[in-house]
Amino acid sequence: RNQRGLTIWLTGLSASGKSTLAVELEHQLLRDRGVAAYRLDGDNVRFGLNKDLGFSEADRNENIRRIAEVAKLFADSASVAITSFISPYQADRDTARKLHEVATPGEDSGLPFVEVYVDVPVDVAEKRDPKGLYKKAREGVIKEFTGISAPYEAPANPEVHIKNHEVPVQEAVQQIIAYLDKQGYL
Ligand code: GGZ
Repeated sequence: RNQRGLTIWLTGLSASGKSTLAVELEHQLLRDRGVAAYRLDGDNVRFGLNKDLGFSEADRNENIRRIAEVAKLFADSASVAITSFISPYQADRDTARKLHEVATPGEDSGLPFVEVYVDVPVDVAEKRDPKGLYKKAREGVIKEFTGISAPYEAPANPEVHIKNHEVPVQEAVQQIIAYLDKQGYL
């Protein structure tokens, strides 16, 4: 296999199912393909490296910038980096992509960046509301909540578009793996 890795960038609303998908994708890559994969998510990034950041637009920009840099390091080490963050701004995702794809002098080539839109309508995410955050957002207890009082810019050109309220998790993961296979990334 390609000696270098790649980044799989999941984007979508809170409660869209990004983390569940990321866990299952990591599992399948490791178990079925013997590919080293590593997940970056709120639990291991927002409580450590990015614990100084909140949810203002500027803080989200910086959150995504740092995550993109870390994902690139994993990808550069031949791992498959799987990120699961809302990453609501197209410009931030485009910057993350460019950071990977544009080869810097002295490197052979850029690294693949696979943008995966984990799409569920906001009313479906709001009905799920596993942590009660949408309710708090509606009550104004949480400010600038994505989909309610802060924007989510849907990807214009994602490599993979998953209608995650319509397919079971195994099938969603299959859609991603099928894309990776088609591109010869695995
Ligand atoms: C959106 C928020 C907010 C606000 C706290 N807006 O469902 P969760 O809980 O576990 O996932 C959400 C997570 C979003 O963090 P990200 O680092 O992915 O966001 S971003 O990419 O936009 O920087 C949610 C919780 O944090 N959360 N406040 N105001 N989500």
